[in-house]
Amino acid sequence: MISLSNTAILILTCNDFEALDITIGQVLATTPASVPVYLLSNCHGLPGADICEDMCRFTARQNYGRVHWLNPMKAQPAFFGIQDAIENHIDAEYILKLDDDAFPITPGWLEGLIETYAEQDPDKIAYVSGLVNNNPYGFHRLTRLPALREAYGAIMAQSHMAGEYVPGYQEFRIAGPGEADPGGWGTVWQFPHLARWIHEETTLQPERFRALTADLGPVVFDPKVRYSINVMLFRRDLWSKVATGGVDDEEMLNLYCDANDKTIVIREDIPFVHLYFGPQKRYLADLLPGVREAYPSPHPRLVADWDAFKANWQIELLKKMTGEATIVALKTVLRRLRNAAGRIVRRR
Ligand SMILES: [Mn+2]
Repeated sequence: MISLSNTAILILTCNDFEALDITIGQVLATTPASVPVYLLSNCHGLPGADICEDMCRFTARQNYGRVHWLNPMKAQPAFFGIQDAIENHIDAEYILKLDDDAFPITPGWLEGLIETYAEQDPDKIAYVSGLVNNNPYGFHRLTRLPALREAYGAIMAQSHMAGEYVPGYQEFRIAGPGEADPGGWGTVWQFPHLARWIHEETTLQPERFRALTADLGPVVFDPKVRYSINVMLFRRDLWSKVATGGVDDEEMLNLYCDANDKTIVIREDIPFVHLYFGPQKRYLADLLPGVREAYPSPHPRLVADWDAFKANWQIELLKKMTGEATIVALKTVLRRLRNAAGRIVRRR
């Protein structure tokens, strides 16, 4: 039987250090210290991944026994990093997987997801999730609420394209005026300005987000529809079951749940923030100071001035790139000199 004592939290980290800083703070502040937290570094070598690795190391050392850092020194698709973590490092029978830019806002969220998982038929349930604001389903659900419906209708007053054409898997879809497509590459995924709007309405007002969702409850999600897996609670053997040789964990989960008629349950009264999908990020960077203010850390912040930090980081990156470019240029010159010398020797 699932409980707090056989569940672990796994945070998938990449190179988004500003998001990770907030997520780690929120997770540690809202979960019992007895629940192990695994930080998986999964993007070694990408710009910024070293800063995330620093954060993971600091957090694991400051919270030894509770926080564990998994550092395979690889950049790999999430599916494989998680697979390795489950097979070789995590003992717990149940795993709560969280993306580095997705975080809970209410204490008791983990207990709530566990409670709902426990109520499901163990042979049918695939995973339990919460209401994630910037996620096609969560966004769709929030825009159906009386408090937001009208405002959304005013900013999305026309029909629009959502979905993606992936032969044999996904199609483009049209959503009507005032509607929000809840599936893969759904409405909010498509439009960063809508993500900004929902962040202003929920993320930046945690009390309001709580109040908006407080009266909702668990709902069953259609397994035919692709669900954005920013937050998911599952039994460890699910991961090996969905492996079909692909690399996209979300697609494989979707296909597995659909083909095997597995149940996905969303606790709509347990709110989560998802900061951004990849294509949204550049348009939403300005939101971060407000997000940090809305979710203050009980501990001294690792970085006091993010603008200064990032300005210095850009200089470090530039030096590294210039250094690498100089080495490549020198190697080219040397090779040409060697070839030229070879031609002179042969001519003699
Ligand atoms: Mn994201």
